[in-house]
Amino acid sequence: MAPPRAAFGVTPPGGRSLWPGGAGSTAPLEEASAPVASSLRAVFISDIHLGTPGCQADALLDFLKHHPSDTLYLVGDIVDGWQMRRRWFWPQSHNDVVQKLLRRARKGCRVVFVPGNHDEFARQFDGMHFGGIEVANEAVHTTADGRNLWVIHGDHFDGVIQCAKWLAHVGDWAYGVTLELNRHFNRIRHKLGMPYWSLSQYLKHKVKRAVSHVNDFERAVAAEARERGYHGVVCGHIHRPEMRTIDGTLYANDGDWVESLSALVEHQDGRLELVHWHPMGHGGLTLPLKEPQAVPGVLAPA
Ligand SMILES: [Mn+2]
Repeated sequence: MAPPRAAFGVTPPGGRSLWPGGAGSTAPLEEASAPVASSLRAVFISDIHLGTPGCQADALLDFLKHHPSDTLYLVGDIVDGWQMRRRWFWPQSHNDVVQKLLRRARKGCRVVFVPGNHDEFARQFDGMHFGGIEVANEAVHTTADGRNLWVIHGDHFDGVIQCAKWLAHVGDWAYGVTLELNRHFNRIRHKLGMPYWSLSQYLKHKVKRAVSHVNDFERAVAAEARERGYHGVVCGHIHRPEMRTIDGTLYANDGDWVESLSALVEHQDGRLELVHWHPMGHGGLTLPLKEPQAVPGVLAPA
């Protein structure tokens, strides 16, 4: 049973969507003196990748401050265990995020942690509670208007993205090496009088394939949710925020806090909205604005 498209307001990438009170907000403006925003029914965030330099912890802290909720779902890849095994990186702001999440749980927000592949060490704690945070390998969220949403990280669907898993592991390193190799390769080709072999065309071809793989992933996740009898699915993993209906099943991807800086929120009336965080209007934060990446999770770690 598909909810009508109009039931969820999608904020376009690049559009300002600070909530409440930002331009593009669909919520009525609160009085300027109102100290605390009214609570959202649920907030879904994933792919924070704490423990990596790419994690935009300050942006996330600002987002969390402005988006209180009754329930908070942490939809996997919150802490990057893969990276931390390689190199210890843990600045104060990453600590602040953990403290903020624990404090939120203490203050009565229901916090559900659905581990991802980068924090798969937590999967063994399925069903347990830590500091008020529930660990669940998968969850079901029922919206105010009665839709049952399957909440998963999504990495189990990597099979539909051929090679994505090893590519994710090799990540930036392989990309850098590819560029370097191409430079030497073309110098030799030049010496032999051979034409330049275009890396950009090669990558463009890769990008096209990557886009079709993202589509395969989205369709596979939605199909499985439908198979299991859910109205829709909320996931992360591929760092590509999206909300659309696929063959009658809602597919919602809350994005990430490395590049797209996005979250999925449920308003008190059950309306779902994809929120793209922007630093505008928040004094002091001067992070560069980034468009959602065209090729998430294939050339960069997912
Ligand atoms: Mn992941």
